[in-house]
Amino acid sequence: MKVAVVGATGLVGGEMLKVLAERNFPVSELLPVASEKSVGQEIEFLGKKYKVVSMDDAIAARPDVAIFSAGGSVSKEQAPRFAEVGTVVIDNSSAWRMDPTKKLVVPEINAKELTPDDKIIANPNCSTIQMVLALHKLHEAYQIKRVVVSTYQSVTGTGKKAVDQLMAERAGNFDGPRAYAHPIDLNVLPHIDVFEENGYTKEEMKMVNETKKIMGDDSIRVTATTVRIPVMGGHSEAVNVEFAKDFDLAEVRSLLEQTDGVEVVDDPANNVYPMPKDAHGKDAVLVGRLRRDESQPNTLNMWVVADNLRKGAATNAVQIAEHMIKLGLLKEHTAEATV
Ligand code: 2RA
Repeated sequence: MKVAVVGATGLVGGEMLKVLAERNFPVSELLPVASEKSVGQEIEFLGKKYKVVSMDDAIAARPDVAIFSAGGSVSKEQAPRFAEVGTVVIDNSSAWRMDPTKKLVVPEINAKELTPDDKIIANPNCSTIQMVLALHKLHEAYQIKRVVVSTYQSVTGTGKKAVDQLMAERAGNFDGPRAYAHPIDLNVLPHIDVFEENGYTKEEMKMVNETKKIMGDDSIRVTATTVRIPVMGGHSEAVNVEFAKDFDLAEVRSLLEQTDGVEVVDDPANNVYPMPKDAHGKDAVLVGRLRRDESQPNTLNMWVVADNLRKGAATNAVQIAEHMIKLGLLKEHTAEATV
């Protein structure tokens, strides 16, 4: 299959290439795409060198699938141009997520909604993906009424510039361009993405709105506080969930153990619980610290950790493409045949 990776030189783009290779995605031709200043630069994929191409050259080559991680404004402008030549676009930005004509997909939850009409498919926000994956089977069993979530998010979610800021601050020689308004090393920023009029950040509202759309249930109430911490391996979340029905803690554990993509890591007596350093480089969403909220009925507390660049971005996007192949919605020469 002819595969374009748009934003191939970024942190998520690099992870996408890694995931495509690891999962033996059927790549017959790779088109790494990046901004004009990176065109001509070489990247390596499965031991071969590929030259970064421009957006226009990639569209002219009519890839079967284009996996985008190049930011919202690039996606808004360029994804429809790929779709017009018949390319299936899987987009990791927020540009299409809440568009009612576009699907927002976590394959383990709602891949079945995909149809041949879906040409631009949205990949959810990283912090949402890991939370809904831990929640969806519990919702089926006990019906979620309300979720209160606080996140502890890795600097890798911001991109290379933020990783550089953290590392330079740590080395005591930071004088480069800032990714954040404040120092990040030895600090915590209750600020991810821009502030909206209601006082919440865009990241917080993504968790509220995307959760309802992916779970297909507008009645789920969600409130979020999203926080950046000086960590690299993945995002962590303290999730408090109130259900309509009462639950048995052993059954909750067993439902989570049966959830595809989830790994229960929960043996506090032996200091075993999910941590970003253990989630790093893995696709699984790690769930632990399972306990009743003793302050009110039918309420559970849990701690959810995942590598935000893997299941939170690249792996989920590649899994969407894999599901589309399985459902017969993505085939070799899909683009050529459409034009
Ligand atoms: C972050 N959610 O961690 C973003 C990345 N998509 O900032």
